[in-house]
Amino acid sequence: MSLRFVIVAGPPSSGKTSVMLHAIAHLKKDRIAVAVCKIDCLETADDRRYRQLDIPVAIGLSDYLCPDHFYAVNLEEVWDWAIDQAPRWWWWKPPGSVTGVPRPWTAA
Ligand SMILES: Nc1nc2c(ncn2[C@@H]2O[C@H](COP(=O)(O)OP(=O)(O)O)[C@@H](O)[C@H]2O)c(=O)[nH]1
Ligand SMILES: [Mg+2]
Repeated sequence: MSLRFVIVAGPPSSGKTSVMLHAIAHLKKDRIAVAVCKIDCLETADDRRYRQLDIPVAIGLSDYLCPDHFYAVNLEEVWDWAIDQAPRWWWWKPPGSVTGVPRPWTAA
């Protein structure tokens, strides 16, 4: 069992969220389970968009800390949180699927 950890970072409005939403939709079609942790500074509405994809979503707001440092020091917690989602992933079924248990983890 393995977990692939992908960090999507870049300048504001460069298309990160848009790419994520499309990529996640494709992963779900391939029955690959996905969880997203969104890190931002003071606020974000992205969680609502990710939740519409029916995947586990966590939010981290760095507040007065530099967001890059915030995410770096919280990577381990994000990893643990992702692992904790595993029981839910086992039962996750993509819309339209009739049979089969989806793969809970991406390939190593
Ligand atoms: N023209 C164009 N607009 C895009 C593309 N990808 C994203 N956008 C738009 O650019 C804006 C910022 O995208 P977003 O994904 O929110 O960027 P983020 O801030 O990096 O997450 C939004 O209005 C998107 O609809 C693209 O490939 N082409
Ligand atoms: Mg975004």
